[in-house]
This record gives sequence, C-alpha cells and structure tokens, in this order.
Amino acid sequence: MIINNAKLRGKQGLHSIECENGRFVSIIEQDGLVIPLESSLDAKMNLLSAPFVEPHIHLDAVFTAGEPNWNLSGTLFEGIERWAERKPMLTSEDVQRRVLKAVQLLVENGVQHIRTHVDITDPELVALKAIVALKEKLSAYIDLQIVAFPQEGILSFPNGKQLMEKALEQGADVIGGIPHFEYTREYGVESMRWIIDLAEKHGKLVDVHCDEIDDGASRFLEVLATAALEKGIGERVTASHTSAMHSYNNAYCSKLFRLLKKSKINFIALPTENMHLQGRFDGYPKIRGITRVKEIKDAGMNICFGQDSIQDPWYTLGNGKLLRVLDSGIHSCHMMGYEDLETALDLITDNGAKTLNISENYGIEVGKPANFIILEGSNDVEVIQKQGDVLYSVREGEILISRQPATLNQTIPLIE
Ligand code: 17E
Ligand code: FE2
Repeated sequence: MIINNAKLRGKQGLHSIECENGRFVSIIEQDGLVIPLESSLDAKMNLLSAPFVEPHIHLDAVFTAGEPNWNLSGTLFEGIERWAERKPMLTSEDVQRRVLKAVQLLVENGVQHIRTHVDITDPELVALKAIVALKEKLSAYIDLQIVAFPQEGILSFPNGKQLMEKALEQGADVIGGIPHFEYTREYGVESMRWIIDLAEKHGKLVDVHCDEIDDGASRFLEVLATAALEKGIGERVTASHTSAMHSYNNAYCSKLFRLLKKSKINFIALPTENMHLQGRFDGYPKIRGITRVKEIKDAGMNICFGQDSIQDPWYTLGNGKLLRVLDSGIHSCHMMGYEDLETALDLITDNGAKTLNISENYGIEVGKPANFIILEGSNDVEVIQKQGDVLYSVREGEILISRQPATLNQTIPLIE
C-alpha cells in the first residue's frame, strides 16, 4: 500500500508512505503534490497520524446508564452505588455484547490502542473473564490492556487482595487501585504499597484511580509516587484522575511536583468525566476537579487524556470520539495558547502510547507496524479547529474504516 500527499505531524511538506507486510517500509518527502496512482491512497494534504490511544475507559460498564437506576446526583459515589446494583445482573454475553459495541465505536473513531479498567470486586469475576476472552478476537482491530480494577476497594472489600491476585491469574495486564474510596486513610496507604509490591513481583504495569475526589486532603498520589520511585518502576506506573490535585494548595503542589518528576510516573486526565462528576459539593464558584494538566506537561512529565465512560452510571454521554475529549480538555485546562495547540494531539496519541508502555511499536516510522489514521486538516491546530471525522484508520496495512468528507451541493450559492 502506498499513501500519497500526506502531511505528517511536526514535518514540513507532503509525504509518500509505503507499507509492506504490515509495516512501514519507506517515508519520503514528495516534491510537491503528486497525482496518485489508481491503487494508492490519496491523503489529499490531510494529516496522517499514529492512531488514537484510549488510555482509560471502563468497558465493563459501557451502555448501562439507567440500568436499573439513574445516577441522579451526578457524583462519583452515587455512580459506584448505581453500578453495584447493575453488577449482579452481569452475564458474559451481556458484557461481551456491550464491549463489542463500544470497541466498534472506538475503532470507527480512529482508536487502535485501549486500556480498560474492569471491576474485579465481584466474587465471580464475570466481566473480567468475559473481556479477557475477547482480547484475542479483537486484536485485528485494537490492542487491549486490561486493568484489574477494585472498584469497591482492595482492603475495604471482602477478599479484595485475593480477587486482585485471581484477576492477574485470569489474564489482567495491569494492577489498579482506588485509595480514596478505601474506608480509611490507612487502608488507602496500605493498598498503594501492596499494589506496587504486587506489580514488582509479577512484572506488571500499574494504573491507579488516584484521588478522584474534591478533598484537598486526599494525598495518595504522594504515596504511589514514592513507592514507584523507591522500586524504580515509575515509567510503568500511572496515576489516573488525580482530581484532588485541583484542590491542593500551591505550596504543597510545588513540593509534590519534585517527587512526581523524580518518580517518572505517568498521568491520565479525564476532562469530560471529571468536569461532570467533580465540583458536586460546591456552591459557587464551582471547581472543575481536573488535575493540573498544563502544569504537569510544562514540568516535562507525561500526561494524556482519556474518556473514562461511554453511557454508564457515571456519565450518560460519551461516543468514542477522543477529539471531543481533547477539545473539552484544552478548554477546561487553559491550554488554548498556540504553543499548546500546536502539539495538542500528543495528548491523545504519543503521550497515551507512552503511558501504556507501547511506544516501541507505535508511531509513523520505518520498521514499525503500519498503523495510522488520516484526519481532516493538515496539522494539529486545523484538526482541532475542524473537529472532523477520522477519514481512514489503517492497521498493519489493512484499511479498518474509511469515510469521505462532506461534499458541497453545488446548488448552494457560495461567496466567491
Ligand atoms: N469508577 C470510578 O471509580 N471512577 C470513574 N470515573 C468511573 C468509574 C467512570
Ligand atoms: Fe476511571
């Protein structure tokens, strides 16, 4: 397969890209616009980018909003209660049907790499087993990382530690946690140390729902970062949400950042989700409850965006479109300055890949798997301005999806 007339991120000019046996074999700058051969794919001066990365979603809960009851308060905690009502109704078929529907939406919108949290506070591990069983089948479309996620706590849920270990045996790739939901601060701290020890023992990645609460006294991030630093595994560790950082005082944050940088851990912000769930205990002014994305980025740390939910007990909207999440995120985090906009797609591409520890096989480079998307617009700024649909998603040289941009009906009079 040859792709002509492609713009590449951070590069001048137009490029021709050749793929063979599922890999990129050449990427060359063209001498101007070329007339593509019948058999080649014409990018039409649009941006050819590495696929979108969805680094944080709860696939076990997709499309369960309102079943059996709606989250009326809009809080995280009511979401957990509503989900606990749905959980006993889970069957393998139910989980797989909904997961496939969500994966299709994600693929249609240019995602090829997904990390999903799966609630393992279920003695039968119904959802976990159902999703592990799908992983192989889905590999033609997406790479899937599965997090053993203890939604109702590790120390605060009966046999929580055993369930975590069982989930790893069943095929979970990543170890999760939820320290702010544990009964006590002590349980939260103990859970963080236990998770990091377990990750070291099994050589696993870690991704913790960390301080997803508007309590400025929720400081489990420092415990997680310290444990990761002391074991030297920070690059394999991720702190998701860290909403409480929005409420930390600046003096504490300044001290905290020294540790965070040294630890080398990754961050995931969930802008649409946390704008919706947080600030629920405020009058006016209301906080946004999104972590300090710009400050983390400007300090040279790795941060990416995820969507968290698609129509579940926490969030009734969601449609697989990471460009929508990016748009919300850059608005709510004051990242609309030109310098931030110029590289904003990093937040849903390269930075996500780094968080998932998949950078080695990710990116538009000769020798890497020929996975890419084509977006409407010629650079990050135009793509975000346009908010267009993904035109192509190609995986190992095979077209997964394609669509045409709208064509103008010639009867509409245009200003000359
Ligand atoms: N579970 C949780 O603890 N937090 C969330 N934001 C979601 C599920 C969606
Ligand atoms: Fe989450």
